[in-house]
Amino acid sequence: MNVADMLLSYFREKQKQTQKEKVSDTQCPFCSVQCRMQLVEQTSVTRKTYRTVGLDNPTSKGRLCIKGLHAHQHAFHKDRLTQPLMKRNGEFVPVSWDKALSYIAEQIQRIQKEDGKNAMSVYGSASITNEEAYLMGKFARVGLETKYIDYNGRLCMSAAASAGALTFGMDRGLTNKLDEISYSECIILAGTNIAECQPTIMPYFEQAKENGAFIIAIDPRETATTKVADLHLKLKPGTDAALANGILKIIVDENLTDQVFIQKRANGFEEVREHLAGLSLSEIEEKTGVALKDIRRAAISFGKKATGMILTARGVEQQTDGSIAVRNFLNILIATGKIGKPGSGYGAITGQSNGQGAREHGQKTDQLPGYRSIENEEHRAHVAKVWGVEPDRLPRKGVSAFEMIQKMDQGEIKGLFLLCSNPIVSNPNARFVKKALSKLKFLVAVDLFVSETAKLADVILPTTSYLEDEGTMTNLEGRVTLREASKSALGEARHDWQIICDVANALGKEQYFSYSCAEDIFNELRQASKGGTADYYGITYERLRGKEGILWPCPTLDHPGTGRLFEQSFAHPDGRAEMTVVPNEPAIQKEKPCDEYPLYLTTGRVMAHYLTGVQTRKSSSLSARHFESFMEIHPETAKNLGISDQTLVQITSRRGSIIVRSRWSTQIRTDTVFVPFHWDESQNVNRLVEDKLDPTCRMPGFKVSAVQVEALDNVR
Ligand SMILES: Nc1nc2c(c(=O)[nH]1)N[C@H]1C(S)=C(S)[C@@H](COP(=O)(O)OP(=O)(O)OC[C@H]3O[C@@H](n4cnc5c(=O)[nH]c(N)nc54)[C@H](O)[C@@H]3O)O[C@H]1N2
Ligand SMILES: Nc1nc2c(c(=O)[nH]1)N[C@H]1C(S)=C(S)[C@@H](COP(=O)(O)OP(=O)(O)OC[C@H]3O[C@@H](n4cnc5c(=O)[nH]c(N)nc54)[C@H](O)[C@@H]3O)O[C@H]1N2
Ligand code: SF4
Ligand SMILES: [Mo]
Repeated sequence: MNVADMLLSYFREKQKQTQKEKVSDTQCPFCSVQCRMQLVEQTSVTRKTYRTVGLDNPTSKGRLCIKGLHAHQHAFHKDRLTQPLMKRNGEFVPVSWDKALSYIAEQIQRIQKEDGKNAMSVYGSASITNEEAYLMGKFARVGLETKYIDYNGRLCMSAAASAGALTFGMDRGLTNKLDEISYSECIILAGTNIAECQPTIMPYFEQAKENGAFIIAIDPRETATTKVADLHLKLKPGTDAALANGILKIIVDENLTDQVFIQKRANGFEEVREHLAGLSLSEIEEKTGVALKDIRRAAISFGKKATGMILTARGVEQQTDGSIAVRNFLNILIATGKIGKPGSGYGAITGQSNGQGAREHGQKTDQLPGYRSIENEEHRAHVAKVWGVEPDRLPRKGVSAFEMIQKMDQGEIKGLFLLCSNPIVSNPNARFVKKALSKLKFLVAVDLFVSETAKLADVILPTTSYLEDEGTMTNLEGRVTLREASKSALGEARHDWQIICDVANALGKEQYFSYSCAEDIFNELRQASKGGTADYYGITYERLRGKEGILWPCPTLDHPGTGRLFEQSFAHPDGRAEMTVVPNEPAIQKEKPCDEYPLYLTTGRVMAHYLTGVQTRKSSSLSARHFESFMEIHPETAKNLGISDQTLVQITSRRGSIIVRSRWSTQIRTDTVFVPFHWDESQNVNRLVEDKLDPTCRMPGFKVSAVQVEALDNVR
């Protein structure tokens, strides 16, 4: 070794000695798979670097996608809020917690004195822990005594949740563990883009394919997910209910139903059969734009296989008939007896990190913890006892998320406590939403950053990220896991659960909101959910710590949790599933293309960004993949409209217009354009989207609007 090499090796050795490595176990903050991972923090004399490594677990088995790998970038971003901010003369200024909290209490008391208790409202989220979701419900009912609470899951899981509750009597995203996908013989993927949205569970489908499964995808676009399918039904947006009628009609006509199962376990089959007899398959072909031979192939394949699963996501669900469209897919499962046994079942692929748990414990306007009903006297009494209040004191049900915004516009709701959501970017008809929120007398936003909605707030409270906050999350399988904190809070930021308690206590409600840690809250949640549909009583931090998680229901401390649902009976009082008649046409009409607005607009996601993009647009590695929005358009359609590839276009609907860049793609239908919703302001696609709601679950129809598109040079 020469002198230079010796010196180099000496310095390398020295550097190694001074480098410190800190490893912490955590869970990805983004989607519903809740991949477990380790953050490795390396500190040397000159710099600090981070890297993320997957950790083995029964759901994602150590895999991570690009978002999980870079999640820490937003958590360490310089724009993270570290102090409460109050608006003075239109500008945000940092203030102490004491000042912020006493101002908030004063404003809430003033509004409630002038306009009544229900003039305050609460808007929550499914990206928070179970403990926090539970506290949000308690905060509205006991802290503020208002009936107006709802959450962003209304825009996400409400159609599938109501369909599951109506058909099965119970709503848990997946009725089976993910492992069962790999040995199911036929899988229908309806309006779900798993390859971009839950990428780390794709191997289950790849394995199923290797094992010989027949996979059917239903989507107006070819995506990385439809590529694994043997048959792709490229339907017209918004026509899933009719398509499912076509599949079901052929199954019934070809005698592929399981009559023994139907007789023993379901109600309503005869009515469904009669309804189907009156439908015309050629009309369904025309309506859906899917060739009858393909509908037939799907029906026969699904009907003939011994096992099968149907998975739906927002493509089917974010429609003005989302709830009943999902119920039609459940009709197919029940008619063929493919539920409650190995390799057969349903899955509503949940979305946000806690898309499942946050919809079970009282954030919904008509709900109390454990999936109890706020209108049921026994349920009210149970929860009131746990909370130490009189049942009569609990408010009744209010209205859904978007309807709360309508009430802000009408002046009935005057104040809002917003936690972990960015409704101006995520709700339909965004310009209306911004106008409605601007009318509020008082808005508090709890966030990591100043989102487009937080900009309108009077006070912004800084919260902690997934690395700093501890709590339980329930993943897409219904598996409850514990995410422990790996870092201390940034600056003066506080945990969401602390902030909720701080505000309640500033209102004089200490008696009901005194907890010393997240586990205290969880122990109360266990009692509140005990005996309910979503029973968490048997789950404890001790049972979760460092383990694989437990699937609910778990009613006792020695209960192992429930992998497969509905093996013996469904959750309705008579133990039977409820089939229902589903019309081809929705009760609430969707916009149809016309001379002025000739194209369907559908919306969704790309792998690198998350929801309204507040977090992922802060990450340099993720934003580099898509630094701006785009519009996917078929080249044939583009040529007719004089739109070149990669040029700016203006898209206009009856509600507004946005400017994005064109992207030619033969993968989309010629009558449809697609725009993701991860950008705000003039790229916010929700400025275009219609705001009609599903009559059953109040889900907005995000997936169908009518638009016109023009090259920007042609826009006057
Ligand atoms: N990368 C990424 N992953 C995410 C998220 C994210 O923002 N980014 N968000 C998470 C959340 S909260 C959610 S809810 C899930 C959403 O997960 P998905 O529901 O899978 O995602 P989307 O892209 O909204 O829609 C899925 C597919 O529906 C199709 N589609 C559009 N219109 C129709 C229609 O009328 N019928 C049918 N059958 N299909 C249609 C779209 O073309 C799209 O491919 O993803 C979660 N994971
Ligand atoms: N056009 C169209 N619109 C859609 C959809 C669609 O497919 N198309 N999908 C809908 C769906 S499925 C969903 S889920 C909604 C979601 O839409 P939103 O509810 O708006 O969700 P996010 O964009 O995640 O907003 C979360 C906000 O909370 C902040 N935040 C992140 N983590 C935390 C935390 O731990 N605590 C607190 N207090 N704040 C935090 C983030 O910085 C961000 O500002 O959008 C819906 N909107
Ligand atoms: S975004 Fe979803 S799939 Fe990707 S790492 Fe995070 S939890 Fe896993
Ligand atoms: Mo979602």
